[in-house]
Amino acid sequence: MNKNDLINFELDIKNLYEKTKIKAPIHLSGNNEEQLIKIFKKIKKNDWVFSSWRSHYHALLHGVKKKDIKNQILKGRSMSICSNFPKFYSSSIVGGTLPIALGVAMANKRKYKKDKVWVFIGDMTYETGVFHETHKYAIQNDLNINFIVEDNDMSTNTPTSKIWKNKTKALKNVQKYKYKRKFPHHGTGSWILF
Ligand SMILES: Cc1ncc(C[n+]2csc(CCOP(=O)(O)OP(=O)(O)O)c2C)c(N)n1
Ligand SMILES: [Mg+2]
Repeated sequence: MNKNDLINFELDIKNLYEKTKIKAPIHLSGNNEEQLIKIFKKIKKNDWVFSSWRSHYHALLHGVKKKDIKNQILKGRSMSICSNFPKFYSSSIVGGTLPIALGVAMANKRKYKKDKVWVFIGDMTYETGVFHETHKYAIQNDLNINFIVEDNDMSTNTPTSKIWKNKTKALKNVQKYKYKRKFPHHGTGSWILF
């Protein structure tokens, strides 16, 4: 999957949504292709990847089949794309994946498994209590889990830095990258009537 493959996938979904072929919300990714391609070079096939409502790029880069992702989106499951192998789980609940990812990392430790857990969260999700509890527990128990914060400085339509005044210092096992949103929080920017 290169940058153009990712962009073209989202444009295809945008087109299908605007033609009312997808009868459920979609959250498109964009402008973060290069950052994600670099991060996914470190993610192994056997690792677990947890994502959010904006999951298409993560699923594609982790190796979930393009056709499978598209089918799930057409069935209205854009916000909850999942796969058994490669191991991929996403949820539309802010912070919803964090305790699940933590449990998987704990299970891996107990079973002496080397597979890593990667959790992609938005900059607002990063500000929530559930993130901080999850992170604290992960560090205290020396779990093999990495958090990637995708910082578009937007909490749906609210500037995160203005509202949350986030001054959190660098945390262990947390990597942050910045990007400017290409699409609105959800949908494509066009008014769709089903
Ligand atoms: C528990 C819960 N509360 C509220 C929402 C509504 N909601 C969806 S996305 C979002 C903001 C998320 O912002 P961020 O974590 O920065 O992710 P981004 O969409 O910018 O990638 C909110 C409040 C939700 N989905 N789940
Ligand atoms: Mg955000």
